[in-house]
Formats: sequence, C-alpha cells, structure tokens
Amino acid sequence: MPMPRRAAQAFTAVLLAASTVTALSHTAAAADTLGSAAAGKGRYFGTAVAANHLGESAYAGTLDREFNQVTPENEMKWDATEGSRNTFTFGNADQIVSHAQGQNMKVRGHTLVWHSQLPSWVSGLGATDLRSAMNNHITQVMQHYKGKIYAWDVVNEAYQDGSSGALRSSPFADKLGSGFIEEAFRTARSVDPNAKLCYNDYNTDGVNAKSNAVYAMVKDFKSRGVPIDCVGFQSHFNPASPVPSDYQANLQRFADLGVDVQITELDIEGSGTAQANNYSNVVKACLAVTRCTGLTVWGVTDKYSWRSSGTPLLFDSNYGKKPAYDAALAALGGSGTGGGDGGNPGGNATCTVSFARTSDWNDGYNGEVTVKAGSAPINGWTVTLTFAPPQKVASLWNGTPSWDSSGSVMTVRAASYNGSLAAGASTSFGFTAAKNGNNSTPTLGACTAS
Ligand code: G2I
Repeated sequence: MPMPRRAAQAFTAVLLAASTVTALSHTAAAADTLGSAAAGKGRYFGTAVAANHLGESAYAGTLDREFNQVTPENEMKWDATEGSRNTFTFGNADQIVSHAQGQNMKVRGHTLVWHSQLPSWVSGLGATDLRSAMNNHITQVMQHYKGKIYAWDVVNEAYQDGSSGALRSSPFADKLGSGFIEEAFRTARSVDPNAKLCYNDYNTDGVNAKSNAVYAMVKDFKSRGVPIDCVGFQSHFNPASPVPSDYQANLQRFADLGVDVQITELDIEGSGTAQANNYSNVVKACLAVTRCTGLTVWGVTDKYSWRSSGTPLLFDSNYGKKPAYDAALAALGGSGTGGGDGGNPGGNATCTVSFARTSDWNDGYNGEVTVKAGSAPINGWTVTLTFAPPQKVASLWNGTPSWDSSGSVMTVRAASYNGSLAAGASTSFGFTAAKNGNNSTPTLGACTAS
C-alpha cells in the first residue's frame, strides 16, 4: 500500500531540501540588460538592495542579471552601523558589498551624516561630543569599506523643503552650525581619498529654492577647495512631484560647477506608458549630461519598494519587466526582447526540472518533480516522465497528468494554481507509482515553459 499522502509529502519535503536543483544560467548578450546598455554609454545602472532579500533567488537573479551598481538601502545608515557609541556592526552591509564585488558591481555608500535613522544616543550629545562622534562615525565606516566604495553620500538631505533655502533642523545643524557639512566632507576625504564624495538630496531635481541652496553650497565648496566630487539627485517622483521640465538643465548647471552628478534613488509612481515615458525622460536627461555618471533605481521590484503601492520600479512584484523597463532600456540604447507585457515575452520563458524518489515500499514508491522557472517569469509548464512497464501511476498531486497510448509516457501540466512562477521560483508535483514487479526509476524529460 502507498504511504498516506501527508506522510509521503512530509518525507518528500525533507529529501527535496537536501537534493540539488540545477538552474539554467542566463548569459545576456551585450546591451540587452540595463547594466550592459548603460556601460555602453559609459554609465552604470544600479539599484538599492536590501540584504535580507539576497537569499531570494528571483531577487538575486534579477539583480545580478540587470544591474552593475548597488546602494545598500538601509544597511550602511548610522542606526545600522553604530547603534551604540563606538560599537560598529557591518554584517548586513558587508553581505551586500561582498555580493556586489562578486558580481563586479560598483557600490555607492549611503549614507554617513543624515538626520534620519540616527540613533537617539547621537541626538542626545552636546556639541563637542557630537562633533567627535560625527567624525569618528565617518572615519570608522569609511575605513571599514576603504577601497570598496565608488562614491559616498557623505551628507544626506541637509536642506529644508520649501522656499527658505535654509538648512533643515537636525542635531548636526542645530548644534554644530552650517559648518558641519564642510567638516564632514573634509573628514571623509582624509579617510578614503579614492572614494568620490557626494552631497545627496530630494526635491532638488529641478531648479527651485532648495536646489538653489545646494547649488550655492557646491559653488562655495568648489571655490574654497572643500572636497566635493558629486551631487546625488534622489529623483523620487509621483503625480504630486513629477519629473521637472528643467530636470536636465538642473543636472547640467551642477555639472558645470565641476562635479559629477548622479541619479541616486530613482522611482516614479505610476504604470504603463505614462510611467515608461517618465523613465525614458530621466534616462535621456542623464545621458545628455556628460558628467552624469550613472543612475540608481530605489529597489529591484515593486514588491519591496518603500512605496510599493505606487508600483514605482522597473520590475513588477513577480520580477516581470514593466513597460518602464523597456523604455529605460531603449533610452540607454539597449536592445530589449520586447518585454513590457508583464515580463514574459515568449522566448524568455524557460524552466528546469529535477526528480527525487522520495519514499519506497514493497510494491510502490513516491516521486517528486520540482519545476523551476528560468530567468524570466513563466505562465505554465509541462514535464514528461517515461515509466518502465508494467509500472503504473496510481495517484498524482499538484499537476494535471495525461498518458500516451502505451500508457508509459506521462505528460504533466501545471495545476490551475501552480503554473505561474516568478523568475527563479519553484513548485513541485508528486505521484505515487505501483512497481508491479519493476523497481526502476522513471526517465525525466525536459521542461517546457510558456
Ligand atoms: O525614504 C526614501 C529614501 C529617501 N532618501 C534617503 C533614503 O535612505 C530613503 O530610503 C528609505 C528606505 O527605502 C526605507 O526602507 O529610508 C527609509 C527610512 O527613512 C527606510 O524605511 C525604513 C523603515 O522606516 C523602518 O521602519 C525599517 O525598519 O526601513 C527600515 C528597514 O527595513
């Protein structure tokens, strides 16, 4: 008699966890990814990355395939690296940096001095202590990553929104005065002279009072020899804060001061053609400014965006390429495969299969077939198994079987609920076979995806 299904499945799960699943590796031709297309234009194309998603194969697969620069989304911030005074924790950030190094990706360090995600011990310090804590923080963090960071956001979001053009109230501005920015940049230069040092902010993407204030600061720094190499334009856009019509002109006026400019946290809420056009315009603006060295989107997939409900990124929640992806790639001069259809442009759909014989008894056995999507999402899959007569399949779960006329070739299609898989995601089906005196293992055919 077959094992009861529940027991069989539990047993199967244990064995499968130990078995090796082989995935197809996707080697992209030149310029059919964001990173390679940007490289063709002498730029990088990056994304914010969260260490806790790196273990998700579709996340890491999309990251590694498409991007050639990363910015840790939270892991290098003050609260993550120095939660208690002079005790530094780099584990999560190190994970991102070593992943990036393994993939030859540039790393932007984000961020050293910022009023947000600042531990309360910092806000509680008096001026003298705060100055030394700030310089120590910059020194220790930059020292740890010395030689591994392309550019640091040394100071982030120091200016107020609105028309004042004043510094934002923060422990740094309030206790150290406006000189804290210069001091931070000077300290940073002394620690890692090879890292580019950036000022980074939002709502500075067009010409306005806030960007004018930053512009005046950069101009002043350049005229006095205060070390600054770049300005980051976060570029978080939505209908209330759209891509400004003078976006390119604004990038250009900063570049003309003698600094590099970078799009550092790009996301644009919306969908379809409107979102695609906005992405295209942003990419083209960067390409039109010689000193715009690269773009970074603020996340790989809408699923994990800090404003997920606005679906502001290039890949949807299933890692499908959105029209915005196609538009960004086209603007970079890349040759896409015609995505923008939910990310499953026919030719990209692939899957691999593996088989495990998970339990055996006198006159029967259980088999488990794991189906894994390749580097693109799939909508359906089909697998064949050829059994040695007179074996017969007695029952099958999580799939839809049919047999050829001989009764020994079984074709299994997805069940109604497990045909759609994100890139790199897996599902499995199982069956119980009657041996009928033949103990051989069935031959597993190729996987076909749609
Ligand atoms: O707010 C968007 C960005 C604006 N510019 C500076 C960026 O550093 C900032 O990034 C966001 C991250 O995307 C969020 O992930 O910064 C937020 C915090 O200011 C991050 O959110 C925080 C949540 O507030 C925390 O509750 C959470 O523990 O993310 C943390 C880690 O998941």
